[in-house]
Amino acid sequence: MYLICFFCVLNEFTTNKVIMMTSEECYGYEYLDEKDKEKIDALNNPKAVKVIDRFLKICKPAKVVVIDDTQEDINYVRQLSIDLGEEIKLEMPGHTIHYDSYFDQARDKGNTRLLVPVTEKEKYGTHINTIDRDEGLKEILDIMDGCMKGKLVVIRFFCLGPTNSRFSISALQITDSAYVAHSEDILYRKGYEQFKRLEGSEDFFYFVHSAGELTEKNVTKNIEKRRIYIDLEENRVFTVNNQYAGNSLGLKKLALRLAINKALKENWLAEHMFISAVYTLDKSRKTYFLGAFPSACGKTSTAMVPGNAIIGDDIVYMRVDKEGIPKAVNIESGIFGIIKDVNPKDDPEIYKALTSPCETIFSNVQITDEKPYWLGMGDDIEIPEIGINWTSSYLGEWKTGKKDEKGNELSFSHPNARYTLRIEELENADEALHDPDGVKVSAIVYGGRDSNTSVPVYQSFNWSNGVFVGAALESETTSATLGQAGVRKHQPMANLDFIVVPLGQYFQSHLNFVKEVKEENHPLIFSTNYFLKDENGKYYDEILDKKIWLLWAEGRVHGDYDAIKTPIGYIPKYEDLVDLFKGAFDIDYEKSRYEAEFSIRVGKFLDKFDRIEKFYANEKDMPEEFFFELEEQRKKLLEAKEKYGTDTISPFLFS
Ligand code: OXD
Ligand code: MN
Repeated sequence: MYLICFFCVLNEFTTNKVIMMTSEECYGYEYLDEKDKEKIDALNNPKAVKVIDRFLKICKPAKVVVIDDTQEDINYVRQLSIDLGEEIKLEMPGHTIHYDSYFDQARDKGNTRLLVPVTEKEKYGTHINTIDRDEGLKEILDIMDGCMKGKLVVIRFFCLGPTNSRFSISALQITDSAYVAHSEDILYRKGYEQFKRLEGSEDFFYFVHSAGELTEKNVTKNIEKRRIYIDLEENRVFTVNNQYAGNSLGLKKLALRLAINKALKENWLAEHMFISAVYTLDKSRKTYFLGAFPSACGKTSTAMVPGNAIIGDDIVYMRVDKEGIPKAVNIESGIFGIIKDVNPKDDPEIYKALTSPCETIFSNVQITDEKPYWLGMGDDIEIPEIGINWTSSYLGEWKTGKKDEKGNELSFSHPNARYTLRIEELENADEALHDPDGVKVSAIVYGGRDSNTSVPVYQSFNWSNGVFVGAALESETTSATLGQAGVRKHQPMANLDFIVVPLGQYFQSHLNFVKEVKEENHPLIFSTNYFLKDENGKYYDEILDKKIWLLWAEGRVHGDYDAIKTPIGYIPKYEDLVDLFKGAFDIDYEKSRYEAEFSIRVGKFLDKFDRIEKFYANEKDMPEEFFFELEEQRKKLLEAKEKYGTDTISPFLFS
């Protein structure tokens, strides 16, 4: 057999020249057996062949396996992760534990960069981490040269969004981590057959990941060479020397970045949002909500509020359908959730799933006698003093009280430790989970971690004001990214970490989104804040009170409640909240609490708007609507302050 293959072109450094190869030289031939070659041939996709060939040759693994959608192949990956020691079986059937390096416990924002031609750098403003494309490609391809030596590489195909849908995006993953390939199997829909439906099109994303050299404990050794480089020009991401899923899994936050760029060009939205069905207390009605919350601000638990149903907890694609109705799908089919504070009281559905036999990967928790232990799992659970945990690959056996090099006490389970499971394992999975048409979006919630400014819930005046509310979202930092926790940061649409297009254009795409939507179908936009504290630093809200704020918002969608107009938006009336607290929890919601948490703190809001103005000061092409809303809100706040003669305006004064 001596076919000519025209698809193998030289890389970026050699330009234009097309070299011809025999089929034997293609696909990094020496790595693939006949069966796997056939699987790739069957895709009929020249670009996929070219990509696989090129990156196997660069990364030089020992062996490669191609996984299709069959159960046999999928089981193989699951077992491989255990055989290679990337996951260890736990006592409960289906449960495994995976550890990331002590230094790789969260997303690495500093080393995640967008490759942009040097001439275009300025248009990306000051908040997007960029590197010159040529320089970045050279750097990462050098690191990737031989990075998979001695390793078995898994090639997989996935579909972002339900298969066979106008939302579907195909993705090719090349990784030397069986844990990554296994996690993606839990979190995403199979995509080998979907890839065939591309009929040779180049319109797919691809991801090359290498955990790099591993220590004898199976964690990444060369953390200082951890790099995550996003290349919009080729719809691809290279990620090396990491294992933590937020850094390593192509389909998760790496694909979100590529999708944001694609969405901007094609007039739809790719967002860092959950989808859930909010039910009325009598279960007579359900309404689909999307919600954007920065990491570790109650996003998954909002999506999981008891009594509601979940479609997804992290990423959505939103499009307007032919009838002018905004629809959304979860691009994932699983949850990579923070395990801290998952307990029978605060997160009953997830707790039930995590303590039942089903395919679940725990990561970075403590394991003792093959059982997992995590922070906030419940007061009645005694945490054993010894075991292994997220520190063990660096500091050896775990013993309570262990300290780091600086003398700080370490926690037995990392605050950003996670679980990975399929949404279908949850009793509250919504029936529309895989609906290729998506669900109608009736409301969007933006929520941050804010101890002293905003009220627990308010409704924005209209779509454009709501886009401003999303753009103005701030949050105190948490443990989901590396760096200091507790610092107030700006978090537009909770998506800043993933936005790879100029911010002004991104907001404009939100403003434009409803152009084809009749006014009555515009989703209502709400703001929530579960983290408001009293003067003694105590939270006003219990963890599950978010159910009430959602119920009120759901009622607003259907015109069930009147509301109080304030300078920032509409807030609930006291009587309606009394009924909701009584109906949902049999609790008397006190007037004094309502007055304290729903007062409008004029000075604090004005401070916030000053911070926002500064944040966007150097951004190009910000929509005019943004500054109009900013000025309007300021004006209304100052007028109210003047009218009522106080800086903290009681909600009763407005009514
Ligand atoms: C996540 C994150 O893991 O946003 O979802 O960090
Ligand atoms: Mn997320």
